[in-house]
Amino acid sequence: MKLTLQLGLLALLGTTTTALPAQSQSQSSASTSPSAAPQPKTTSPGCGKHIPPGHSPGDSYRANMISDDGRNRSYLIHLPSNYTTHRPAPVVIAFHGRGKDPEYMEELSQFSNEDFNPDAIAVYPQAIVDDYWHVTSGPNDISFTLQLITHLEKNYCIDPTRVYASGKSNGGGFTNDLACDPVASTRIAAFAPVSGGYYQNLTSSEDECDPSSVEIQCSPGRSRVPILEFHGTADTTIPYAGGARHGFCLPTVSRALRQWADRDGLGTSNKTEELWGGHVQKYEFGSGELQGLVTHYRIDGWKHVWPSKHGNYDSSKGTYFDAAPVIMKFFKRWSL
Ligand SMILES: *[C@@H]1O[C@H](CO)[C@@H](O)[C@H](O)[C@H]1NC(C)=O
Ligand SMILES: *[C@@H]1O[C@H](CO)[C@@H](O)[C@H](O)[C@H]1NC(C)=O
Ligand SMILES: *[C@@H]1O[C@H](CO)[C@@H](O)[C@H](O)[C@H]1NC(C)=O
Ligand SMILES: *[C@H]1O[C@H](CO)[C@@H](O)[C@H](O)[C@H]1NC(C)=O
Repeated sequence: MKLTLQLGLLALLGTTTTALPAQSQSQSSASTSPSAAPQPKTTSPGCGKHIPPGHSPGDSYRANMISDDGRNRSYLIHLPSNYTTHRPAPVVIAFHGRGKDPEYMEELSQFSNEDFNPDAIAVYPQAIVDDYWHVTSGPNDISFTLQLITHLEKNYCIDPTRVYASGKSNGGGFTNDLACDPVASTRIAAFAPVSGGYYQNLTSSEDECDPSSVEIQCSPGRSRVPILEFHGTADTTIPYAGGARHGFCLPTVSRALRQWADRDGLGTSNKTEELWGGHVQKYEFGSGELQGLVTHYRIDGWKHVWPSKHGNYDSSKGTYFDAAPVIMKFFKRWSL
């Protein structure tokens, strides 16, 4: 009975390109059944390569790569203290907000803190040209991100099925842009935008910004994209209720999330959990193994600030929880 179930699961895995709960994946790769379909590669060409001289596991250091457009791009990388050149590690790429830098993002996100992230390599790229992430003009940062992933795969021992993206503000909006991109959404397993700006163009049929109905442009290359979003109701930079900004239109945050749920085939109703006396509402879309494939934390009275129990670079005042461990737990559930 157990065997039949597992084979059934394998058949399912072989024909789907959607996000899978990470546990089912390891179950299938443990199987030696000759009928098993080829599994995605879980090691990278960088396995066996030495880390750059002068650096050791546990270190954070700046490194560079030349992108296809000839630009010298910089990123900060943190290796877990138990990184080895023969065990493929997951990777979390974290995008800073406008005008910020990788060191700021490392401190803000706490992805290099091993209490929160004991096993993933954390990578903090540097935006260029006014220090923000470009999608429609200037450096093509989506293309840069894809090249960065390939570069990391070549130089470090990583698991290409467990590369994740997160970011704050403009970096959160960019994380969402990666999730909406036909190619990036097939290279990155899950996405966690924080206080992101999900800017939309007005279409010819829309004459002004209506946050509750603006058309949301999004063309992911897979049918089930895992999304975890955090947003404060007192955010005055990227308001929860959306609105016109910088010549674009921001949808309401809840609508942006419902659209993700709908696009992911989960419907638009959610399971709501009241946390910390109802000051934090956790909305999970999806059911069964897919429960929470799209998850949103709405934080009462919280501003444009990365959620953290203690004060951080964004704010001297803390809130109910740290985002980093919640994000890492979410990422652990999903792989390509
Ligand atoms: C890229 O920039 C870094 C830091 O500024 C520098 O050390 C490196 O030599 C540059 N690489 C190339 C190929 O110019
Ligand atoms: C949005 O408008 C900009 C110009 O402001 C354009 O470059 C871009 O392609 C448009 N995006 C979409 C998805 O239509
Ligand atoms: C989740 O469902 C509750 C109850 O119907 C609703 O009030 C809330 O707005 C929903 N959340 C989102 C993000 O749609
Ligand atoms: C090191 O490696 C494993 C992955 O096998 C991880 O789960 C573990 O928590 C790691 N980190 C530390 C600090 O022990």
